[in-house]
Amino acid sequence: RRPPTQNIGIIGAPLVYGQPSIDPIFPFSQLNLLQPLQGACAAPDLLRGLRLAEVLKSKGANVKDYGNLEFRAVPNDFAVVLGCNYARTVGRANKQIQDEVSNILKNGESVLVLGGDHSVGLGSVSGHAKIRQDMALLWVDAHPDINTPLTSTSGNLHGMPVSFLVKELPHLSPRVPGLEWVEPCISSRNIAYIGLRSVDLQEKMFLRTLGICNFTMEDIKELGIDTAVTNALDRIDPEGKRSIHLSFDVDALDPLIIPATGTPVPNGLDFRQALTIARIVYNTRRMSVMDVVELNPLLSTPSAAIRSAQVTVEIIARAFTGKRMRYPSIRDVDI
Ligand code: HAR
Ligand code: MN
Ligand code: MN
Ligand code: MN
Repeated sequence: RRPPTQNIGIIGAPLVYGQPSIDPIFPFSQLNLLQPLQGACAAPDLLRGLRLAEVLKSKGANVKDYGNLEFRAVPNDFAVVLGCNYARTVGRANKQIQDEVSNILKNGESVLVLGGDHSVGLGSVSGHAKIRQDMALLWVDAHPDINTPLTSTSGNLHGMPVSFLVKELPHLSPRVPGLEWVEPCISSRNIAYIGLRSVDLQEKMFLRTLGICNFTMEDIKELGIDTAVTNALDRIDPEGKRSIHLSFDVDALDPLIIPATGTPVPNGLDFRQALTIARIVYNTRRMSVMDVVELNPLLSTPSAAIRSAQVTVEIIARAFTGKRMRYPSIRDVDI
């Protein structure tokens, strides 16, 4: 049976304050030479330039592009407050993202959120949970992004969104000015990770004590990607009824494939494995929101950035339509 035509609403969320390039404590330090970290805000328009919407339409989807959300930096928000950098700016932007995501879902469309850094997960996941309380979260990433403001060593909010969203953790976090509105909206039982290979000590402890389902690169090497993703979905959505949120950090892929990202980690997913994740999620027919984050075109050569973005477009198309690009088939090579 053919699935109904997919209605997709695209929003650009070019937020970069979750991984700011200005070191808030030492504003004159070397870190500030890493200006290109800001480049993640260029990702949504690069993906559009590669005809993302047209590709989705050509595979049968109805697409509405809501454009980029406009974020304003909250004045004097540079200081580290309770272990968080730019919490008020990140908080305000994520409130906008939350509203937009829930409004588009209410329209009966599924949502594609183009980051920006992964702090956009705060607004995106909570906006999804507002409309569909029974949701499940598949977090594809090299990092679990579950630091609390107290355990984070960087203070960067892109490494913390999950800790604010998990119902079992908030008592360990201080109430951070600018983020008070974020309500924990998902149980640790309904979260799974795919692709982990850079996990901080405290994060490891959270994953263990909460029993959060995770398939590291090591696990994937052993089990194969199909089994890993299928088992993950079984765990977080045992009855196969939940609305699925795919939060896809492009640094899950190997840096040889996606070099254009802020915190690359070796030994990542290959392109086929990423497409397989997208295909299995598509096959549930229940993916309502996908985030695509941490693509930073300014952190590689222009041609590598375009290649990174092209790979990203193909993964998005696979996740929303189940279809993939047409390549010459290896079966056509008959020797
Ligand atoms: N764990 C580190 C931190 O908390 C690294 C943050 C992760 N970077 C990301 N998110 N790209 O997935 O700062
Ligand atoms: Mn991430
Ligand atoms: Mn990451
Ligand atoms: Mn494990």
